[in-house]
Amino acid sequence: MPIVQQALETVKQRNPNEPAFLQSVTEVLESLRPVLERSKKYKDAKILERIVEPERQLIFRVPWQDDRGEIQVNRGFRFEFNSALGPYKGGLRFHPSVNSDILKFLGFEQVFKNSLTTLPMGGGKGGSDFDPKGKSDNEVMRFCQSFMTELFRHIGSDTDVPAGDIGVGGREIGFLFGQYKRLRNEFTGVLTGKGLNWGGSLIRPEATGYGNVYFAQEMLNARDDSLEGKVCVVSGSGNVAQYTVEKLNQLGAKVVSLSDSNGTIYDKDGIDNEKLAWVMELKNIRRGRIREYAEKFGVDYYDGKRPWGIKGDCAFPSATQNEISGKDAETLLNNGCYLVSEGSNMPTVPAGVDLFIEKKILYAPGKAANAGGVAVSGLEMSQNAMRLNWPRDEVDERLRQIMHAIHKNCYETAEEYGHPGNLVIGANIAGFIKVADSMIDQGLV
Ligand code: NDP
Ligand code: 2IT
Repeated sequence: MPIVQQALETVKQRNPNEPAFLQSVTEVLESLRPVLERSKKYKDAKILERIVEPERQLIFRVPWQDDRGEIQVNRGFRFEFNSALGPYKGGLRFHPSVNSDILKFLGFEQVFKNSLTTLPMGGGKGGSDFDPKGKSDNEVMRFCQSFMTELFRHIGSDTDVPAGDIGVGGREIGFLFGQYKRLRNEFTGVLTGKGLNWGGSLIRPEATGYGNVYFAQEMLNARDDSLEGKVCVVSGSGNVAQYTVEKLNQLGAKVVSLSDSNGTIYDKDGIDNEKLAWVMELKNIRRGRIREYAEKFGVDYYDGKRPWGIKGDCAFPSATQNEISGKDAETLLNNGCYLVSEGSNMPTVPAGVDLFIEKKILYAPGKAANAGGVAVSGLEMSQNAMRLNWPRDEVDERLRQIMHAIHKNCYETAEEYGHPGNLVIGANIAGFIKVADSMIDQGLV
């Protein structure tokens, strides 16, 4: 049996009922065929078999007490996937849908994403099936303290450095950091996404959204095109979506949609900075639903719908995995969309990815396009190690350079391996080679 197929069979057997993990592994391994044909060393070192297996998997009980005094029990996870390039690095997701499958796929993607950033970071991911929605600040704090009371013994600034993801923002990172510090009696850069007063980096909150827009600019530049005047469809309304809108506005584009898990708003006049400030207050402080935007500004609301039926030139999925179905991909293309840049991780189902590639639109997979978030996390780690804070412009400029470098690397690698313009193959191969060569250098570990 060919090596890729054989490795995928083993993944299927070892991880039954884990469709998201299998989906992400299938995409990466299938991209690697041209590399495996060129060089035998990865086959001999059994790199495929090793790279799909997390180095360590932690699953733990998280008991906590709600405001009524009732005891609640959640499950906590950390997948320490690969440390060939540096300490494990990747976010924590708090969402009721979290399970081993979801976090394993995210951890696997993170390994290649972090490799692309040019910074020395391994890959990991963690989280819990805890649902922060509808919980008081005190409940979130008690949960975070209990979660860290187990996690602290497995992480450290040179070992494993978690950050935020869905359901984990500045508030949660604060509670987690406070508890870590108390347990270890150490003030170190063990988490990123920290507050600016206590070791955080300027631009980290903005980084994923800004980085995704910078990546889109790189793709357009390569075709002598720009974002000026483009109509953009954005999904989600959390951290990534908000700063995607902010940067698109700065560059003269017009964003016409936002969404959450309940529905989508369509604002044909564009979500300008004033409306965006209102959304930030709604989502980050009042923690309300995007439906309220439609009521406040008198625009359309599509209950239970995603935004992909809205006409636009560019799409920036920024909510969650598999949010663009094959049918949605078709609709986007039929409506004239010719750029899709993924802020969320694995938002497009495989049939949609195939369609984008077949139609040769500008399509950037999440592990390249959304790498700006973890890249600035890496810069936060550097600043913490030096006990210094860089100014806003310096971090933003480094972010721009990193997104430029990632685009160049993916673009040139795709060309080198005979698939010009295919950034999926470019990202997967470029991300893989650096990790695989480092694993070989470090012996059988
Ligand atoms: P947030 O929690 O800030 O926002 C998530 C947004 O997506 C919310 O609007 C949420 O709606 C919506 N959403 C979440 N789950 C679903 C679902 N199952 N169906 C429909 N909508 C959903 O998270 P982020 O903005 O940080 O993350 C968004 C995406 O970006 C994720 O895929 C994440 O992995 C990825 N990402 C994040 C990075 C970061 O630095 N934060 C870095 C790289 C990628 P609701 O409020 O209703 O749940
Ligand atoms: O998916 C991701 O890259 C993140 N959630 C950010 C991870 C990080 O360590 O900043």
